[in-house]
Amino acid sequence: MNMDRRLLLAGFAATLVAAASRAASEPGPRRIPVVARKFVFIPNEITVRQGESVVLEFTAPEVAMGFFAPELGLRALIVPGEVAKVPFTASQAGRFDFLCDVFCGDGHEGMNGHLVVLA
Ligand SMILES: [Cu+2]
Repeated sequence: MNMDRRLLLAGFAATLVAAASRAASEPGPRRIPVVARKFVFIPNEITVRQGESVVLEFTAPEVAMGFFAPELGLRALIVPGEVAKVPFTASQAGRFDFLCDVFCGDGHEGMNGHLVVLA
């Protein structure tokens, strides 16, 4: 094998390695874990960028909870022991309310938060 050919192969191998590491680090939709417990969402303010695709991943360690963001048309039932995944791509900038829409106890009415979409 002459030198030129060896260099060519080395360059090809380097390209493959670069492509592989790019694929490994390529982010899918950002995952945002949110815990719903009596009587708060943690975090209760979620910030995303306009156009960004995210997956809200809700868990409820205590009792069944709801996630409802009426202006965004998003809703999920959050059952203990499961992860409720809500894929979401923010098309519009703004500040959007969300709340728990499953009665979960005496503090239920105050259980809410905001989803902030930055332009
Ligand atoms: Cu509730």
